[in-house]
Amino acid sequence: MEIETTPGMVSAVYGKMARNVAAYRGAVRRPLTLSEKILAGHLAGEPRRPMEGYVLLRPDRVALQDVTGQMVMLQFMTSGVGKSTLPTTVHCDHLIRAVSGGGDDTSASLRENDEVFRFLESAAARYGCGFWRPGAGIIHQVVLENYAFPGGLMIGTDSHTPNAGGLGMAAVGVGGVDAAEVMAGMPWEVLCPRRIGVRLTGRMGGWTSPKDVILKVASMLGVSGGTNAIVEYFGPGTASISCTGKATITNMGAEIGATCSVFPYDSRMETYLRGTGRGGVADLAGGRGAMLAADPGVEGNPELFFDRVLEIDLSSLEPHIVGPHTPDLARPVSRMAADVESNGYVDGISVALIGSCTNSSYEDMSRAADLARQAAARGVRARVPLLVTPGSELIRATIERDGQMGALQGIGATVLANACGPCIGQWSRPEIGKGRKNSIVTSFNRNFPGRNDGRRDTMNFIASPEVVVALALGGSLSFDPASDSLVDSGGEPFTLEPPAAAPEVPGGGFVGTRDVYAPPPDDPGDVVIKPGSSRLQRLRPFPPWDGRDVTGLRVMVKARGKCTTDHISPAGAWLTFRGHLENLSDNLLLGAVNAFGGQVGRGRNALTGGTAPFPEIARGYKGAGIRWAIVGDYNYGEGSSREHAAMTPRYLGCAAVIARSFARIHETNLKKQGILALTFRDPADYDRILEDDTMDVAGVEGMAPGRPLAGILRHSSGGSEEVQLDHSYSAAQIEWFRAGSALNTLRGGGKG
Ligand code: MIC
Ligand code: SF4
Repeated sequence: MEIETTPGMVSAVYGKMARNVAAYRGAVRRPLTLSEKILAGHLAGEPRRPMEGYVLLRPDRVALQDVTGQMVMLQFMTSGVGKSTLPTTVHCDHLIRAVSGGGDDTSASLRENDEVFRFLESAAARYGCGFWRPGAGIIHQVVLENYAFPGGLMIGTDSHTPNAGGLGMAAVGVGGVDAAEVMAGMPWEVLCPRRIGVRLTGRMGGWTSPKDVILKVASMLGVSGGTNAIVEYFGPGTASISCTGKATITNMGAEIGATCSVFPYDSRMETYLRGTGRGGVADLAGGRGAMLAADPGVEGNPELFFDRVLEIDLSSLEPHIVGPHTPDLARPVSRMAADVESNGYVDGISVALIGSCTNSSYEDMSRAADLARQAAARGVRARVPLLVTPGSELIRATIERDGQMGALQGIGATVLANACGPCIGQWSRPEIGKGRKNSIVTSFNRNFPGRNDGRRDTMNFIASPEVVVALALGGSLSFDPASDSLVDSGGEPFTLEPPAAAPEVPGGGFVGTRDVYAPPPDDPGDVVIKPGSSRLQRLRPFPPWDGRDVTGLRVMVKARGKCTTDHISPAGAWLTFRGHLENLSDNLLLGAVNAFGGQVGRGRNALTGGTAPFPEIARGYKGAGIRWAIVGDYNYGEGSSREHAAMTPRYLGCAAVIARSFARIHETNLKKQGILALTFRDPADYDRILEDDTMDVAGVEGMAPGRPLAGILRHSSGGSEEVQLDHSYSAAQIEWFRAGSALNTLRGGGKG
């Protein structure tokens, strides 16, 4: 099968899309938004009525990365299907550490992860997928540079898959089993998203950059404000943003929980497509301009077509900085000094980091380099370590040739591997003592506690690459580059000029890359799993439901406050075990704050009466045949797509997760792995759950879409009370629960 996004393939997609959109417009009789066109254009069935509830879609592509991709392949292996039925690529990026810098880190990681990369390469070959080697770059950059196309639909096992929305693609982060199912030929099911429209007017200037658009949106909507919604940008301001700038914005739609974000097709996308050697796709998209944007009637009356409309005037948008610990805690850079003072943040910056899948475009690096050159001309270097993560080898090689890298190195920057590294806890910083409070600034997308370096005492703030470089020059969070001055080597004060507008693609073209990609061979061998491996373990099916109501559950943890997938299944060193469920389960909930007693990662073991780490308690319960539950707060499971955060609790005997609300991908992952994902009808009932409670979930036998269940809490004092529990299961999803997991239904009824 053709892995590339060829003009022939795009033309076929557009043909179907045009027919479907016409039929759908006939069915709903009103103008359509772009996101509706893309979804209707990819419906598995006929577009005869308005899309609502769960819809079945046919994506055009699948993208997998190395740490979630292992489970995808392990699950796909059990499906019995010989080859992926649609273009699929695997990208090795997350497993590469940031210790000493670029090439050395990549070689070290090749040695350390040899068996995992061999497994992935052999599985990619065996199942007909393209394989991007370690060093090629981060999944989302490589996809944007090679595969994304306007109007397409893609799923990827990574929550920042929506990065491809910068090229007008609806690209959605999903759990691994969704990907395995779609690769096996099943349609992809998603809750038909709400529509949020963001109207952009004006044009950015000065220190403001695309990053500030999404930081602003995050501050307006909050970390769960985009849940089950597509964010669609429209209005005259959209064309003032480069394609890669748009990708920064859609990438971080993940931070507000959005299903994905899209921009209409425009000349900036055309420039990028042509600049990356895809003129044929640009020609096709250009011929379909009307289909690749909202209908004309939408822009004049957006309130009629979107559930919510936000307005942002780019001309008056200030540069922002968000954090610590959550991406929606925003303020303009000009107010940061006051915030540092009133919150007692550590003002001195310990390290500044730019790049990652979010912000390492040619434009980003050029603007960052502009500041570096200004500083160097005055004999000034960065006052704190500055680390640069290029998003791909294409970018790395090009900025090396064109001098941006040299300019950054000239003020002291270290260039890391083209990989996730410090963004996902693969960052070694022995110089920072354990427990030392410190502040870092990054141009990444996530800043959950413990995220970058595994330390909860690191406070991480996020801003655009240009602001991060300016802060590195100033050395402190309270430095405002627009008004504060630096001192040059002659002792003279000077202020930085805002970075000049930069080209979105290099005038001299991108530098070609070599040896980074392996297409699937004609005669693949077997999938290689090293015997006795501690990193890869074949999966055994989870047992089917026993047909009875779920009774006597122990409440193992009541998570308080933010409980992201990084809290449930931490990354960093644990990435080692992403292909080995048994070993990975030892990290279960280690980052969760227990509402009972406030400890992190620990709770009371009902069997012993003592406190212990959650994995130990869960293993004890499992051994004793006791099923247990997790109680969660708002937006439980925010963040990553990693289905491990659902598989490890399932493996250790968790029967239900009951939360005040869920993040979309995690809720689906729980359902898919056979755990009951339930929400309190009244969020205040969260407070009724006590530490020594046992709990029954009544109504499971007769579970049906839309019919609530009841939670019977039995308090150790003898009393009991009932709380109403809601769920969002469709009839088909209830079958996943009955079979023990979605994979069991794929295989046929839990027989493995
Ligand atoms: C992330 O940014 O959190 C990750 C690491 O890319 C994850 C994927 C994973 O946990 O493997 C994501 O965003 O889905
Ligand atoms: Fe990698 Fe970070 Fe991007 Fe996730 S957010 S894909 S860890 S660079």
